[in-house]
Amino acid sequence: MKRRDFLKAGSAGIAGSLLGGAGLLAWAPRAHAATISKTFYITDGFIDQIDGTSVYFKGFSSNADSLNVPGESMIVQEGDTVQITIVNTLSTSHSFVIDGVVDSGAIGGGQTKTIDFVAGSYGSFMYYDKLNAPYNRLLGLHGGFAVMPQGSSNELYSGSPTFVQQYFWIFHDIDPAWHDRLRRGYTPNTEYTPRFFTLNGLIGRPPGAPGNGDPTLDAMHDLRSALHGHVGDRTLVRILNAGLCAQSVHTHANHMEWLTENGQVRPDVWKKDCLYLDGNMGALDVIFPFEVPPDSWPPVTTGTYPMHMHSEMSQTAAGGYYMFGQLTDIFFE
Ligand SMILES: [Cu+2]
Repeated sequence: MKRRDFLKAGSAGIAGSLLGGAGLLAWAPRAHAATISKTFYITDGFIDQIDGTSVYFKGFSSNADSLNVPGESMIVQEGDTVQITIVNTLSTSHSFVIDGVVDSGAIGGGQTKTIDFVAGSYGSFMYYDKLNAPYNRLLGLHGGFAVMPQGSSNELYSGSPTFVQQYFWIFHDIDPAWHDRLRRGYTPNTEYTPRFFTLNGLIGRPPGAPGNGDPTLDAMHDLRSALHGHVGDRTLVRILNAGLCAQSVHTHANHMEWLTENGQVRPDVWKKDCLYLDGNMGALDVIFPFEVPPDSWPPVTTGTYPMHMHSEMSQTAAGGYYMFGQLTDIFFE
C-alpha cells in the first residue's frame, strides 16, 4: 500500500477509529504517522432504563441528533496527529481531556473547537469532560482512546504478550437522582446511590427479559462487549471504569492475563480469573487467551461462558432486578 493510501484509509476512519456502532476495534498498522480526525457533538437526552426510569445523560456523540454513552471508541498509533473537533450543542461549558495527553479547556455553550495533539505513548486511555469533575463524566461524557505501538498490530506495548483482536469494556454506574439534579443545574446533595450498572452503555438482559438477544440493548449480545473467538484467538480487552464504584471483573472458562493496572505495565504477567478495578477511572488491560477451558471434562472447544462482576450490586438494576447489570458473554466458536 502506498503512503497516500494509508493516509486515505486513516482519514476515512477505516484504520483510525472504531468501525460503525458495532464491532470490535479494527486496526491495521501503518508504516507512517497519519492525521486522524474525528468530530464529536456534545448532546444530551434521556435513556430509558429496564424498570421504566428515564435517566438524563450527556454524551460525546457521533452526530448532532444522536446521544452516544460512551462516545465512540478511537484507535490510533504512536506518532499520529489526532485532530478532534468538539461541537458543543448544549448551553453549558464542556471539555475534552485525556489525562497527561490533551486538555481542550472550557468550550462554551454553542461553541466549536478543534484541538490537535500527537498520540505520544501506547496504551488505553479515557477521553472525558473534566469540567465540574466528576459530574460531567458521570453524566456520560466519556469514551475509550487506544494508542497502538507504532507498526504493531498484535501488541499492547513493544514486547508485550500478543493478541489477534481487541475490545474496550467501559464500565459505568448511574445514580438517577444525581443525573436529575445535574440536569436542573445543581450539584448533587444526596449520598451517591448507584442504581444502574452498565458495560459499554448497556446492561446484560437474561433470557426471558425484554430486549434479551438484541445487540442494541443487551450487553450479552452487544458486538462491542461480547467476546467472540475460536480457540487460540487471544483477545486484548481494554478495561476502563467511568463510574465511581470499584468493581471486580471475573471471567469464566479462562483466566485473564493481567498486563497493566491504571496505566502501569505490571512487572510480571499474572493469570487471574478475578481482577479488582478501581472506581473513579480505574483501568486494566488484560488478554483473554481463548484457551481450551482447563477445568472442563470432557474437554470442550466450543461453548458460551459469562463475564460478570463479583460485586453484587453491579449485577442488579433499580435496586433489585437481578441479573440486569455489568455482564456479557464469551463465545467459543
Ligand atoms: Cu461466575
